[in-house]
Amino acid sequence: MQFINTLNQGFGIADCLHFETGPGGLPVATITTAKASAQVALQGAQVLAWQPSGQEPVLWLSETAEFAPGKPVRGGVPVCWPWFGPLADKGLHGFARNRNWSVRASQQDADGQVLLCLSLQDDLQSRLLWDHAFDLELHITVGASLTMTLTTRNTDRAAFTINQALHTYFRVGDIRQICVLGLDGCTYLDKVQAMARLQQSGDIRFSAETDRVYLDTATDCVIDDPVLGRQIRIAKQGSHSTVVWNPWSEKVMPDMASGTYQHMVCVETCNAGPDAITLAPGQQHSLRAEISVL
Ligand code: TA6
Repeated sequence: MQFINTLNQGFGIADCLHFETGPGGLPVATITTAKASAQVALQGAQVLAWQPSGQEPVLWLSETAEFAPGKPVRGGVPVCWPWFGPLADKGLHGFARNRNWSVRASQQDADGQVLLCLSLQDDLQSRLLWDHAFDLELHITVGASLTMTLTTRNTDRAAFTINQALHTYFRVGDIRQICVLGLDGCTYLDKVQAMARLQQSGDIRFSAETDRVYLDTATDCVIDDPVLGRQIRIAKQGSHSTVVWNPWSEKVMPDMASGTYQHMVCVETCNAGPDAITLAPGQQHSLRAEISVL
């Protein structure tokens, strides 16, 4: 409890940002502004919820998500870093999403948006997995849009290379009726077809498991959802790949109830696959996603 008290004394903001012990005993930040509300788990710096005023929740969070120390939570915006996908026997999507991040700063700006900065540095545990010194920051801005900027600084004496993703789960009315715009003509690697290299024709529609890494694309994507009657725009900077994923009905996951695949889609802001980032000592790179409801 002391830890939570210390966080609130140091970084709480009256009436709009406070810290509390959430499910599984994990510390979470709850953000409430005139324009939106949000919840962020300090484990993994994971945005769990974001709901603009007058809108349905924009992020999807599994109703059977497991909240436990060191375990990724199914939904919201997992931070995949410093690798994306599997890496030998070191687990999927890197270790950043399983670690406790620190609160580095918080403020409310003149427009009433709440800014929360979380950070993670290397330690003995991380070096056993990935032997580099780093400083990682996630700047989260909560308002009528949700902006997340993941900044990697190389604090080592040697260069290192990363893949990374803001692995965003979006809530949709019915996966069979939505489409994703913005990737027409792009080349993608199809993980459902042994990483076959294919070209997107038109908007993306869903009728089976879909798991694609779109390459060399810096464009905005839009999720068109006729059931919820909205469009969600994902604008990005510092990212040249986009992953689109829906597990469909066959993929059984303990933290994803049967049938709930129908109400989610991942459109992920990435540097994945061949789109890797190499940083020399002292260099930094930022990956940014801005989500808004049109
Ligand atoms: O981004 C798509 C993906 O790589 C899928 O292949 C699937 O593994 C998904 O991520 C979920 O990964 P997770 O480790 O969160 O279960």
